[in-house]
Amino acid sequence: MQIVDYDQQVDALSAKSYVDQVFETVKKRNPHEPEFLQAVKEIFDSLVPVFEKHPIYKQQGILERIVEPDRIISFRVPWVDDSGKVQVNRGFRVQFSSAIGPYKGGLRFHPSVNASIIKFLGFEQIFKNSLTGQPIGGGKGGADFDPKGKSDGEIMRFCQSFMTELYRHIGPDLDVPAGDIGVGGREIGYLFGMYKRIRGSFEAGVLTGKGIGYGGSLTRTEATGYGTVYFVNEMLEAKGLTFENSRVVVSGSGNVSIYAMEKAAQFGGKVIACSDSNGYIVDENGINLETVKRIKEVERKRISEYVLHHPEAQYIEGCSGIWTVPCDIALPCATQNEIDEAAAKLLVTNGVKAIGEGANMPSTLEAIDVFLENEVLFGPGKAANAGGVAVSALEMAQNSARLAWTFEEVDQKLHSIMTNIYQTSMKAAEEYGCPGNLVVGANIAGFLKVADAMVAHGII
Ligand code: NDP
Ligand code: 2IT
Repeated sequence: MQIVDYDQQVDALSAKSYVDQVFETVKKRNPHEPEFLQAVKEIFDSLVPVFEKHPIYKQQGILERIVEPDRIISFRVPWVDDSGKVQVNRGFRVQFSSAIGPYKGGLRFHPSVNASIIKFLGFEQIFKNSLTGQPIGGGKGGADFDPKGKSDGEIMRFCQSFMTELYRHIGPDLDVPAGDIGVGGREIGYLFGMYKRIRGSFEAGVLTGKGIGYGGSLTRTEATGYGTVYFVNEMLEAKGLTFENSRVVVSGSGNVSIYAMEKAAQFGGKVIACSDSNGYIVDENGINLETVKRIKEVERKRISEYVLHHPEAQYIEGCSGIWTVPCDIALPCATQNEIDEAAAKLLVTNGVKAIGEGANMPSTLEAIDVFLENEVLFGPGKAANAGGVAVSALEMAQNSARLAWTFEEVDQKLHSIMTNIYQTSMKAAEEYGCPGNLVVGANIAGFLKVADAMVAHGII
């Protein structure tokens, strides 16, 4: 049986006005969710050529259905701080799409977390996960909890309380959370411990990003940052360029940023600036990564401490100023909307050649337009940062098979997944009339697989 008949007649309503019409409904239904609407707008605009070519997706209501999460769970997270005071945070899990596999996506602990942010992240995750070529659906979660300045005991009690509610919604074949901003190996450990205790069984595949000693995968810590650089390297090579002797600026100094800096330096780039939410450092000798790792991963201190160890470096207050530093390659690896139109223009004026989004949606829609109009190589987050979730899916595979691959094996698989995402996105961009445009290519390639699965499953 032919499930998708691509020869269906084109409807009277043009693809563009149909997509716009659905977007208007989304706007009405989610009026106070700017980040979610921004993510939806970018994807919808990219999909117009798909609806022109395949009216079946309109007939099947794919757009109307894909933009409405399967379910949104919101819950109270009470915990007791070190002074004995009761604190209450709000927890979320958005289970967006299980069309091609169990819900999969990270947990973010940050005071800015709200429904809009979790929904934008969950929506992006559907297409990113599809692009990896692995069988994983889209989801995201988190809490408006601020881990900064909290003791280990407070972090543990918060994670335990969070899992006391979350556990009933997740499972190795149902929904598999992992880390994101504010959630790393320490938090995953506490979350896993509580899940194991409540369930009374060792279900390794329920979370990814676990410690290596209890079911974690080698290379997961490095995966997102390394993957972003592998992806950017593909973009550069296609134009006869390399990282060799380039000036690289990487925002953030967390998990993604640190390993993007490490791989960029291994590829011969000179990483000269990185940041945290307070400010940024510039070290024209090249950032010393051992110092950054010690400050951020071990001591959990501010990036300003760097200049105490390297007096020749400069610390400048205010994180957005990092984009004033002239560079060849910019890797935004901190948070959403960190590059606005003005920052994008400045980067272009200063001669930037390539942007690789390690973070999720770090460039505003206006900033993306500036990069594309000026022919800057642009790797959008859902393609460029897919290495993290890709290795998470490899962690799930190892858990199911009850074995553990070496660092080199996982790194090799990561590298070929990133190459494949680049090629698939370039091919889709070409096929749908936007050659070289990786925003359109990644959105379309990610969408098609999910849409075909939705058609196959009927109207659900
Ligand atoms: P971390 O918590 O490890 O690090 C986040 C970094 O970004 C910190 O340096 C932090 O500074 C900075 N930052 C966070 N929020 C803001 C803000 N509002 N303004 C300025 N700087 C900020 O998180 P990750 O490295 O894991 O995540 C970074 C980005 O990458 C996020 O967009 C995330 O969604 C995305 N991502 C992460 C993946 C992963 O595997 N971890 C996979 C794919 C994407 P400070 O310490 O001062 O808060
Ligand atoms: O945004 C992301 O892709 C992540 N935070 C990683 C998700 C995962 O499940 O590893």
